[in-house]
Amino acid sequence: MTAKHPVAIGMVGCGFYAQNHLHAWADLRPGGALLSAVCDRDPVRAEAAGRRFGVPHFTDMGKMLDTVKIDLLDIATRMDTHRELAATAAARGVAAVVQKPFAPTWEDCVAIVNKARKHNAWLAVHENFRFGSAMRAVKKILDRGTIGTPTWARLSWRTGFDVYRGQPYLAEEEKLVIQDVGIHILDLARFFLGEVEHLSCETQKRNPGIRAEDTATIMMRHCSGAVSVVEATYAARRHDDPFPETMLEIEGDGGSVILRKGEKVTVTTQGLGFEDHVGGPLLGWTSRPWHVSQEAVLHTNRHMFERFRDGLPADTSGEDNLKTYALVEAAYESARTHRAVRPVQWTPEA
Ligand code: NAD
Ligand code: 89V
Repeated sequence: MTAKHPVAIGMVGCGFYAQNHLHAWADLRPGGALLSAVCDRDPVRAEAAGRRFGVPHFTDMGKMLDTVKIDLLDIATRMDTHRELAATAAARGVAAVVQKPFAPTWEDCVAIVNKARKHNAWLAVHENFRFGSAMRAVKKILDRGTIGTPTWARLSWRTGFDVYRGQPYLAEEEKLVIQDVGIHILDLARFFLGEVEHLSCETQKRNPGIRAEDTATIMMRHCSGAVSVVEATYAARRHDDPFPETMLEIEGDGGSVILRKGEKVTVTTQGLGFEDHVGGPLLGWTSRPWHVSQEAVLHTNRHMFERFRDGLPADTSGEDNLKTYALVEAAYESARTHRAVRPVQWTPEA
């Protein structure tokens, strides 16, 4: 058995959410994922991350790449910088994982993928909801055929949690709930029920203090014939707020899977119901309620590291994430026109 070679990781962006990436890389170090440098254009954040995780810090990604040997860049800046940073990485032949949203527009996303293909650079999107323990458990139940063929699903992400405190920029976005969190739930719908033939979407802006839509209700017909309802809101007012968990109801011709708050699952098969807890453990650096999201980061980073190391594409490769992003675009078009929309299909450049 040949020893697997270590991979030098470079972190770009050391802001709010990147702290979870950094802790996850620290946990993965014994396995060969070697955080080797950090970069943030804010020198205070760069220095703090470098000091905390014991690696050199930079304020310019190019300078970091000129100075430290990096095999895989983990880009956790916001989407307006993803195209430029991913293009720089590809042109240098450096692999990159880009946080969601891939980019502000479909055209930007396609340009990033085409640039990586041109330079034969490994490219993935850090779309972590599908990597969370509860979602992996539900996927295993479906893949085992426990409920037969999935025919209907409701994927619900409804919260009143103050997301704007940690991510104040969300209040100013011109496109909000579908682009920021709907993108996760649409990816889950693909993950569980496969590709989408067409969808319809209605949006609402229920919070007068923000710029864009904070509520979306999307109905999708999948190519399998299944129908799903994807819901997302930051404007819920509920006592038992499940933030940041996704609630699931998936029905098949042989049963159902229901995922409720607290990562509790009820599986019904052959007329019998079984209950279980399918969440992951609290890690040394995680804290409620973000722990569900944070453990998903650890699993996502491990997936990216192992797939890159082994020369394999990530499940959420750049090309795969275009299929999720196409659903985001279709949802906004449907909300504008109040008509059903078929998602755009990306074809590789000749
Ligand atoms: P943030 O603004 O707190 O952090 C971004 C950091 O990137 C800042 O410190 C900024 O200085 C730095 N930066 C910007 N341009 C740079 C450049 N060219 N080079 C180096 N550093 C640069 O933002 P955030 O809330 O941490 O969000 C970052 C990304 O993570 C967003 O795309 C967001 O959607 C995503 N996010 C994902 C999840 C999830 O995966 N579940 C959760 C929250 C946020
Ligand atoms: O998970 C995310 O992408 C964050 C959210 C506020 C939805 O938790 O932006």
